[in-house]
Amino acid sequence: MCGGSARRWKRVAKDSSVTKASRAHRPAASKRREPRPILYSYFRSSCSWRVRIALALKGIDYETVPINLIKDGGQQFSKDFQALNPMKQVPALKIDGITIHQSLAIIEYLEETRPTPRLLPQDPKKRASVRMISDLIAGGIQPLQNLSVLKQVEEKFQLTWAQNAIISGFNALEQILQSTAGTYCVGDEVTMADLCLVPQVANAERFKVDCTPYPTISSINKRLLVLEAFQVTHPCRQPDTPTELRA
Ligand SMILES: N[C@@H](CCC(=O)N[C@@H](CS)C(=O)NCC(=O)O)C(=O)O
Repeated sequence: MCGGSARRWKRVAKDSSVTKASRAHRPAASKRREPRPILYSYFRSSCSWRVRIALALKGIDYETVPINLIKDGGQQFSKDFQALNPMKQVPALKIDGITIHQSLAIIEYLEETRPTPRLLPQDPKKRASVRMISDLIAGGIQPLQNLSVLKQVEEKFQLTWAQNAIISGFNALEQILQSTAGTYCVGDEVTMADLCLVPQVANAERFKVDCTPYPTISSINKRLLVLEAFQVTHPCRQPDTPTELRA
């Protein structure tokens, strides 16, 4: 059944606004007509959103293959998708002849191969702060409230479980940001840490976490959300966003 659903995956052309944004900074690879990277993504997946923002910021033209994490028992469990990512999770990115999973590894690869604009600061101390915040979110918050973990928790406790994971992480993050933040998470440049922050705040909102105790997180999130790369990659504007959730 899941294998069947995989066969129905559709390659979806990227949102026209992303295409427009990409044209301005299209890298040499695209000009040489190399195959467009393919992003296996789910509109609501915060980890996929991190990568979508990186691709948009760096002006990388790509195709989306939606993997519905709910439909057909979860298309991430299909044989075809498991062959791509044995962890059965999105995102996965096919690029330059390889397939990469783990959002931070993908972002770091993009950074190393397409360095402009920079998502990791030049200064090693700031770079460490960016990685620290990214790991805090990607390793210390998101996995605890991920679908596969919530499925192990009795349904009536799932919301509180997710809220507790986010609150505990945000308590730490709010304190850390007070010493690292400028306009954004680390100084005044958009970095990988910001790519992790915005999708995690969206998860917090989805799980009805009260964000008033987190003024630094909230104000950085607000400043980032107005940037084009964050807007065009927003879950409400993806090729697989259901009609009722589109905005
Ligand atoms: N560490 C991975 C985590 C990926 C992950 O948790 N992806 C979620 C969506 S955000 C997923 O595919 N969940 C499917 C499931 O739990 O069955 C990354 O950063 O890419």
